[in-house]
Amino acid sequence: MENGSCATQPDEMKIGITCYPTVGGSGILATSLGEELARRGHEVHFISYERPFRLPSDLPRLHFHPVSVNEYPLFKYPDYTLPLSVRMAEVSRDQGLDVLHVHYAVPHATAAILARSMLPPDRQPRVVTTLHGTDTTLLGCDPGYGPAIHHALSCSDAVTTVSAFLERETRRLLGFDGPMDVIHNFFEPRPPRRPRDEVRRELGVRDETLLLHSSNLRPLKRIDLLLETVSRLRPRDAVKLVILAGGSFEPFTELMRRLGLQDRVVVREKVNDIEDYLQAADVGLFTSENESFCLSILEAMCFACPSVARRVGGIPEVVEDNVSGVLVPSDDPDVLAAAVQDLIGKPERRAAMGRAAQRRAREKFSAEAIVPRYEAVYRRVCG
Ligand code: GMT
Repeated sequence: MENGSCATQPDEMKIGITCYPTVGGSGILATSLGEELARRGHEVHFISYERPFRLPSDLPRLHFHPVSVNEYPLFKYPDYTLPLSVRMAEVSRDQGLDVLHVHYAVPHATAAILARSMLPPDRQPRVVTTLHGTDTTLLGCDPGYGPAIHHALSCSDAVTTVSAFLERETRRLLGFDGPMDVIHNFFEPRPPRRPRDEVRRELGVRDETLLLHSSNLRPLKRIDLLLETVSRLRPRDAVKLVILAGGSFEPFTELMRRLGLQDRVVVREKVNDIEDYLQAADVGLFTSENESFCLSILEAMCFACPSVARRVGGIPEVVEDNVSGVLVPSDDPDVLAAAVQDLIGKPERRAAMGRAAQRRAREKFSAEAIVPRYEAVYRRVCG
């Protein structure tokens, strides 16, 4: 651990949080964490290029500090790391931050380490870095990023990962052998804004089973496999799939048409009130080739919606196979479809699984279970 001091060490701390503010699991988690910390009496300062989209504007002790990035024609590639680090240093100094908690290593951890070293030793915040997934599994393997990520982790006062799987991968891929805390994600659903029936009507769903998929549609999410799987379900008109898309669905429209799924798939892009759709769904379907956790599965579990997912990455830490969901050790659409078909055909099994999923979400992955673990890390690094 490097020099520095935690100005305040009472129960309430001053915490800076940096995350990606747009739709995406790491940003959603960081935003909820900030909100929960503020509710528990801490002062929380978000530092990012945009206000996180789910950040409430009316909660006391919750602040947002924008980072402005100028575009200089001199630079071929715009730089965010330096203006971010300068803003982090300013906010740390002006607000007397105890901790800078950065979500997703690139470039946030590097910026935090730089920000800390810009301040005099007695004004330096502790740096906590939370790894979310592709910062290790994708960028960690890139020789242009790996050494910088490793350096930022080594200089952090604490490193956390969102699953035991990701901790193992961080050791394996980055060769990082420092301490890491595994702190699973949590989700605190907001009350839906519209009744379930109204949302199902909006989606054109009557008696059909409503499948739900929610992701940023990156190649790793295997949207092709998702559509192939749905195309094998019978009878076709007994199911509909709603996709809550954090990216453009356009690249998949041709495949959707080819599979004859135009009237079976409804896409909603950049949805803010996800709870409306989560409560309306019957079964989640997730075909990613890798996930360190898969927050989307947890979001569905909170609404007693069990998921069928591939048995990859940290997903088995979230879902117990055949108890709170179904895990499929295959990327064969026929095998995935058989698992979905089974749940469609057995509503009682599905309901029991939904209840188990909701119970597990409350017991293991609620704010009450998880936020104190982050508070303990903050206290430890300030201790
Ligand atoms: O999966 C993505 O493309 C988004 C990414 C992110 O940074 O928002 O998600 C990662 O973090 C989430 C929150 O911790 C996890 O639930 C996702 O599993 C993880 N994605 C991957 O590991 C691919």
